[in-house]
Amino acid sequence: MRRFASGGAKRVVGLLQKSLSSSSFLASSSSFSSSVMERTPITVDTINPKVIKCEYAVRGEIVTHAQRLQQELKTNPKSLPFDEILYCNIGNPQSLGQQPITFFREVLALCDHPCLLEKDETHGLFSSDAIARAWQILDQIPGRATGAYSHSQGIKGLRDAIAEGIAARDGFPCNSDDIFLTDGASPAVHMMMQLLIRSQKDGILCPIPQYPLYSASIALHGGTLVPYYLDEASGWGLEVSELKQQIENARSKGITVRALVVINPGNPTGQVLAEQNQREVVDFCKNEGLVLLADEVYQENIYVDDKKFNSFKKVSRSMGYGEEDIALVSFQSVSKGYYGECGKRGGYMEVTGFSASVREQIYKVASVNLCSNISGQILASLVMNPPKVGDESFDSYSAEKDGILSSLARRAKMLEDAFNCLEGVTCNKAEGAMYLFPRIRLPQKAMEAADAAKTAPDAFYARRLLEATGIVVVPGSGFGQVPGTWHFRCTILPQEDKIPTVVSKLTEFHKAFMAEFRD
Ligand code: DCS
Repeated sequence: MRRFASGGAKRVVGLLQKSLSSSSFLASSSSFSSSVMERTPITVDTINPKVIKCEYAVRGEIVTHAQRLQQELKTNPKSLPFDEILYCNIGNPQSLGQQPITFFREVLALCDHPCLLEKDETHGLFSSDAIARAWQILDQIPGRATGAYSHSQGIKGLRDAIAEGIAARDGFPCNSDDIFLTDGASPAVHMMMQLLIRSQKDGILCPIPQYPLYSASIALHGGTLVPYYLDEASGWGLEVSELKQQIENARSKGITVRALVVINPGNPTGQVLAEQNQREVVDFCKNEGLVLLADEVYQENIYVDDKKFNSFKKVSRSMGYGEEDIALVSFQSVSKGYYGECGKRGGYMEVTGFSASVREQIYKVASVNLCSNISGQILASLVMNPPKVGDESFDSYSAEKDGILSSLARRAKMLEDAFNCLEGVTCNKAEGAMYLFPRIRLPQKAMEAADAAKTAPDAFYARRLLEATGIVVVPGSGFGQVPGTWHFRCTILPQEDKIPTVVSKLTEFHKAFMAEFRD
């Protein structure tokens, strides 16, 4: 056993004393025995209240009800007025039949089972560039083993590939040391909230409506969500005047606003920000000293010709701002885009504009989780560095990608048009992302019925829709909305041949609902 020299031993004892005196260690055996004697039972009243406060409607009450109905359909298929549950509540493309990109899966399969690379048949079954890529990736993985832990920030060679992809996308350099690979974007968002929120006095500016990961994560970390409202009338526009008003309002209540969340393209709202608007946002963050948390997971999901994705990093660098001017975190995920590999849990955050000592702390937190899963890491490198012109897979890869994205664009349009034909419903265009967020104006009698059922009007509508058609949507209240307005979120993900059925079921239900509750 290695022995410490006496100076080293003293240092270790000092360190131990320091950590023992901190709150995470019990101070003495007597306090231990008294706390055991108190025996606080574990109930919802005694667990961490932050857990109780946290809500996540994308998998909330309506979805639980849908799962019950699905079970009922299994045991008694004729008991309900529909024969299947259609999950339009969650952006989970492959669960509704979207096929994975062949090249990505070939590389993953070869990396996970490298002895395939030694077999002759493999060359007939897999494309040559998938084989080459798998070799290249395996060479970057210590021990060539996808079953081994990696560096806590992610495998260096994969981060290099991602950094190259980002640089090619933006036209500005990217350093692979700025990349932290994560199990999807969600843990990355949690990590940043954990870093930024010290107490309830710390606020995070979030869009309303927002994707409830943000409200949930802020609640879990004990901070305050400072809302800024997107303007539905201008296609969910982001007004800097609104940001200014809300930050002043929060400050007047003693809140220290630390960061601004922007989801671009938007979830649940589907808008794609114009570059000029992004510039204003960057200037706002720079002037107010806010970290810009840019959720860019839908960067490949753009369906209109007049809009294009610009990363906030590209926009801020093109304004001449460097690391010293603005702290910026960009989140990306393998769950979205045309790849939709939600279950593989891959993603990354690109962290720029923080000091080396803060970065070390981020690294430390990442290291507590050891590393993100390796298949997710490999996929993140593939989505940021897909086949190029001249590669054997390029044509089939491009056809698969274009097929998925053009179909999503058509589905978005068909559903948008259908919603806009319904009495009392208006629906902004989905310029990007995977959702429509129609506004519903309900008759007074429906509002009263919701009240009697002790539920929000949009939740009442969503429940009735589910019970009549099997279609699962998420009530707008799960995302936040201007008080007194009601919405629901519906994904554009059912397969294209199913959309006409979805439209006719929705239309029929809506007509019957309005007839039942007409004032
Ligand atoms: N950010 C946004 C804007 C999202 O929409 C999602 C997932 C995430 C981050 C996190 O995804 P991953 O952890 O899988 O990378 N979207 C959810 C949604 O609204 N429906 O499905 C999941």
